[in-house]
Amino acid sequence: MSKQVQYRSAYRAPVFTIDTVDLHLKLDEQATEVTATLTVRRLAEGPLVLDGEQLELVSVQVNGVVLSPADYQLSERQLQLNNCPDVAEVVIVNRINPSANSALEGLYKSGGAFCTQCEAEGFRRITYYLDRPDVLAVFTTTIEADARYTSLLSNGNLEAEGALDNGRHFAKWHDPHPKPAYLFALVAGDFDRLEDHFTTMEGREVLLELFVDKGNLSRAHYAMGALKRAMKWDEERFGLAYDLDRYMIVAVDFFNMGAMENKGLNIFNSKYVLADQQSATDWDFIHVESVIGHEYFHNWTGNRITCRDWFQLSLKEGLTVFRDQEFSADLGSRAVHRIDAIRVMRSHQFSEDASPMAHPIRPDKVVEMNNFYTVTVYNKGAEVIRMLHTLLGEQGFQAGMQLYRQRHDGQAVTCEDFVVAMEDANQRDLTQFRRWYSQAGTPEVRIEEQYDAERQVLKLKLTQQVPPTPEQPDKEAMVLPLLLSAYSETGQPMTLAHAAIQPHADSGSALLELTTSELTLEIEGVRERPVVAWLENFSAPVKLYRTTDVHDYAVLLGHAAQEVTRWEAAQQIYLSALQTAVKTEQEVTLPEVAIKALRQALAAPLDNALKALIFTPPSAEELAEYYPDAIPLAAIERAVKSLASCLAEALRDDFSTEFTKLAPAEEDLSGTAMAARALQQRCLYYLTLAAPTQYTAVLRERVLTAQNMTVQQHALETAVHLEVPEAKELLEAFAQQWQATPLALDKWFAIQATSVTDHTVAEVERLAQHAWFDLGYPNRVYALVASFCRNSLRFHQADGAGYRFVLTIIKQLNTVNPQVAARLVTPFLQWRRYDAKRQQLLRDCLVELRGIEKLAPDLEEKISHALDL
Ligand code: B3K
Ligand code: ZN
Repeated sequence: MSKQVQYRSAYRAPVFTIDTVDLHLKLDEQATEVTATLTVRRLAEGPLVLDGEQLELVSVQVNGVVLSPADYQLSERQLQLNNCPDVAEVVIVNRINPSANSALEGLYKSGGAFCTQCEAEGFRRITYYLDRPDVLAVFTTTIEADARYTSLLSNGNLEAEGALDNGRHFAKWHDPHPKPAYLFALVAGDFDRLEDHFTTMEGREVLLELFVDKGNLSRAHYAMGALKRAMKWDEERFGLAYDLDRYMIVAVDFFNMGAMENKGLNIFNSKYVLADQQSATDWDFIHVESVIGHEYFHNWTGNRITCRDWFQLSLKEGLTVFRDQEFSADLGSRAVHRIDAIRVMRSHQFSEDASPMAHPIRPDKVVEMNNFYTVTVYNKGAEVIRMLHTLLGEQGFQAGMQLYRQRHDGQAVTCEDFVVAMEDANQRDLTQFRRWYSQAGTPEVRIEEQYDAERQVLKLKLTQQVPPTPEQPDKEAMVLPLLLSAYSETGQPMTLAHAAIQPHADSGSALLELTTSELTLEIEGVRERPVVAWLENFSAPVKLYRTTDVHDYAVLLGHAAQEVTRWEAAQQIYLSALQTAVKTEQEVTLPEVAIKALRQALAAPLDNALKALIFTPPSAEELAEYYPDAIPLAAIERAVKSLASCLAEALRDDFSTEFTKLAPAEEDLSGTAMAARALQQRCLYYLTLAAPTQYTAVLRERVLTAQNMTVQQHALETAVHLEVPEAKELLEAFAQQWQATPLALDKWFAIQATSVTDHTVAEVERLAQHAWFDLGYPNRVYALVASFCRNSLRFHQADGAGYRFVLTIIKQLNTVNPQVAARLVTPFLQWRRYDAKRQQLLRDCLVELRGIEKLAPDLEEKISHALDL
């Protein structure tokens, strides 16, 4: 039976709620027995309909009476009791097979441990339940298992533990906070344990525990430090403190996503916990801190105040991403983190907005909820929260947060409730702003500037338009907060005096709110032609089109007060050179003024991490977003490569000077050292491009002797991507060194999958046959196959070999792990954006997939959107 479409508009409050749940699990690899005692209470007329999938029902009792099969209706996805009293105790016994669970949803085995993943709708694979986020119950959980599973963990506080007969033991947990089933968690395994403590601002002593696979303890310390930093930061910036006596994090290898915020018992992909200097890159450390923060911040935004239904997912995800971004920004370089977020939006979210799966941050219809944990819901959702923050200021925003908490603590609410709290706390009408929740698509903003020197008037014409997206042909104007600054041609700050342009205290820029489809302004008293930096800090998630001379961008690159604006100026210089090269099918040339400004930026006293980003031009994927109709792949490939060579040639001596000057110690993990490494690597990349024979020895030495993964990984990647003759030998050496460390070995797979050479596809096919490749291990599948899918130049190789490779993998994953399969199908969905031959090839793949037996709903939903069914 295929899954039904669910509509947001069809939301109905539940017929019954559940006040308490007493779960008893007898863990067994193949046949775990679950007994669930539910206190149910009627809220409206109708039967009690419990969700349940892939369960073997043993018995049902209501108020002590065993039901016979005639008393209930059992289907593939539901258990219906027609005559349930208004208040009743329902006891259900069922069995599940954790070892056979390769979808990693519900209760499954990860290596030697039992663990769970319940969001969004995984709890129904553990027992029959009202598996929806607006049913909040108090959970008591008893876990019984063989004594070799030394740690038996669940949410809340440990109430009892002890030995049982037959070499088994038990633990009983109680979570006093009512919660939806998606936040339930259970873990049983034999781990190494790291302990620490935190005292909250309210004086609560919290025990912090981190559980990792045996032998990995030394790689867990950084994550523990990050957890304490997150707890402190949330108290200081948001006034939010932890609310239980115990906070546990368990790292597991087999996990579909990054991590999960289960109440008091987070379960993490080990990728976001385990990190030491030898095996993790600087970016890995930064991501560990950000994901640890993200899951911790969910304790308030997600757990204490949760979602009424899954269409409201961005209520917790957009807000929590915003919070984790602010955490990283407050602790590290604000500009560097912001640029990272901007790049995610431009390369991934814009492309989702342009695809058949485009959806608003609050979707209107869903078949498989797992398909909606998207860059739109998460990252565009965070941009929407950021715009509110820009419009209301930090103070107003925090006032809104406080009101939201006062009103809704302990409830399951909607995005609308959040917006109303922001409105009420600030006495501000956000009616039009709400369109960000309902309209999909990336708004396009066009700006024309005309300076009249004689009258000293600057004329501005701004227009906005949101392109049509599936089921939304007509769009209305959005509220677009545009941050901007103006400079003279010599880089002196200028003020544009106009009632519509207000100073913006938090950022130091000025704020223009564009709320209509068209706006014209005449600004008087402008003594000279201003160079305007528009959309500073990417203050709205839009595509901006304007014709600006390279000289103006050179001014901004050299003088803008804000670091993000300097980076953006460099990006615009690159973008315009790339677009010209694509159009003319010529090599990229950078005008002298651009080279000069870039050279000065490299030598300027700027943060080294920022400089590294200034010398990272837009990727092929980002460039592709500027070609809405047919993406000129071959021309893009040529242009991107040619820009890199052009920079390498023009700034060779400058890169060499910087490269020699920077000497971060390998064991130094400070922000300054990380920044120095980032810039040094960029230089090394360009230097190798310009003079491969000269720099191969440097790469070789780094791969073979570095004691720091950032250095080692980058050197290997450069050697492989630039095809130096020793690349094979270095790959071999790296593999030898790291074969027993899965997370490091993932890097080895990813480096090969992202290279753009004539033999990339053949290599990737060979790697999929390698003994180290495992379809059941999502991190490895992402490292090889998802990395390859993002390698648009090789995925879309003209002969279709890239498509066929990924198709074969997806077919196998359809039964092994549909969630992972559905992620990999994404690049096929955009088939309409390529030339006729590729369109045919991509479409054939989708049609072939649609025809396979027992197609998972995850894939079916995406494919039918793409084929317009
Ligand atoms: N809330 C989880 C994601 C669950 C994904 C379910 N397929 C992680 C997070 O966003 O924090
Ligand atoms: Zn989240």
